[in-house]
Amino acid sequence: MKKIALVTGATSGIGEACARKFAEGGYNLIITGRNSQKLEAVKKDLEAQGAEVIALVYDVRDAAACKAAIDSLTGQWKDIDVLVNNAGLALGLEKEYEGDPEDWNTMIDTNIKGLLTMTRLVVPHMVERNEGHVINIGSVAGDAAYANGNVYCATKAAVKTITDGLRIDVAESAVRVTNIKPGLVETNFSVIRFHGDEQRADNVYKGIKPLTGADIADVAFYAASAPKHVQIAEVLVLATHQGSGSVIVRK
Ligand code: NDP
Ligand code: 8X3
Repeated sequence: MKKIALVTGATSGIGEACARKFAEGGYNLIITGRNSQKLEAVKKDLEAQGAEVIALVYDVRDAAACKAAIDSLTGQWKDIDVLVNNAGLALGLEKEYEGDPEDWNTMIDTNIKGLLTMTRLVVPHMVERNEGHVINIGSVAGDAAYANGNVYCATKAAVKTITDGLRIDVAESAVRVTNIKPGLVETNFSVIRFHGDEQRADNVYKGIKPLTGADIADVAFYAASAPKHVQIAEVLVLATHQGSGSVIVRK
């Protein structure tokens, strides 16, 4: 029987690339996101790759909807082997004392609370089965704050701590826990961050070859494919001309 990976935020970018990579690697997929049309399109593509796919449309900020989605799984689909907690976003790039509290709430509710909700729903059955792998998509932004990144950086620092905490708490079991911390990845991320300003978003990737979602998916799949006694705890993945979250050499 094929293994099962659940990827949150599979309608775009890193999540979509992870879903494709795991399908290519022989997994069946549970994919989630809010954009039902895009999710359906990804589902069709994955099915064409030979995977069986369940698409669940919900917002990770809605704890009741998360629970209903997981409760809707039956039979073998309950036995999730890999949970990729990817759904997340940045909103705004402003000084902390000038930021929009609504943007802060959305980031905190999605990047921290949504990830925690999914973890709380999925991990107990992994521990019960003594098998499973949680892959959280953190960020280089969680290692150190950069100018105007304040709250987004804080959410990714929280992802690091929450991931470390989970790793400690499941250490008695064979469940593995990984934090992947990407640097600059060209996805829809910056368009969302700048509230739809595509030109400003394009400038983020000017003069440097950024990472792609597929680059990060390769790392996630590698971590999931390592021998059972090997736990890839944390991986920082930067673009080659990126020295840190705030040092980017553009040519
Ligand atoms: P995209 O904007 O391309 O994708 C974000 C995904 O998250 C979409 O599928 C979106 O789906 C989903 N999502 C956002 N909010 C919610 C929500 N409330 N409920 C459910 N799904 C949601 O960006 P990326 O692929 O770049 O981002 C993926 C993750 O990678 C994020 O956690 C981000 O912080 C992290 N990251 C990104 C980096 C980058 O440079 N791009 C670098 C480091 C980390 P939908 O809109 O359908 O709900
Ligand atoms: C997303 C990458 O560099 O904008 O986490 O923080 S960055």
